[in-house]
Amino acid sequence: MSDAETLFERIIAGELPSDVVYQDETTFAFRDINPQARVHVLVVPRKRYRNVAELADADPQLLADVIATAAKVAELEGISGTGYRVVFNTDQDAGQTVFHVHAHVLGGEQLGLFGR
Ligand code: DGP
Repeated sequence: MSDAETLFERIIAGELPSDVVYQDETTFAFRDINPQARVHVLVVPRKRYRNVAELADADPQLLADVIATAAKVAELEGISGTGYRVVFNTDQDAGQTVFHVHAHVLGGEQLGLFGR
């Protein structure tokens, strides 16, 4: 993991504004600045890992916490009954731009197929 701070640490610390949906001891959830669906929330662990593979290796319980928070967000947003998608973009080919692992929670409408 690079030591370079990402903007998500600053958002978690409250140094940059965000629209917070949910937070607890280990995770933080806020609306994506560039929503790709009616509901688009990012869930991050407070502790930084570069991507989901590093998180899974280093701290599986924290990965479970991130997934549990994604499900909680879906409940809070009223989309747990209709369905939603949880996505971890991982490195270059997936278009990851912020290297503090984050789950995208997408829903609130019929989602298209993904791929290219
Ligand atoms: P990814 O491509 O998976 O690394 O997604 C990064 C997401 O972060 C992207 O969907 C846009 C979002 N994002 C980037 N900068 C900000 C910001 O300053 N605030 C918020 N709320 N979201 C941001």
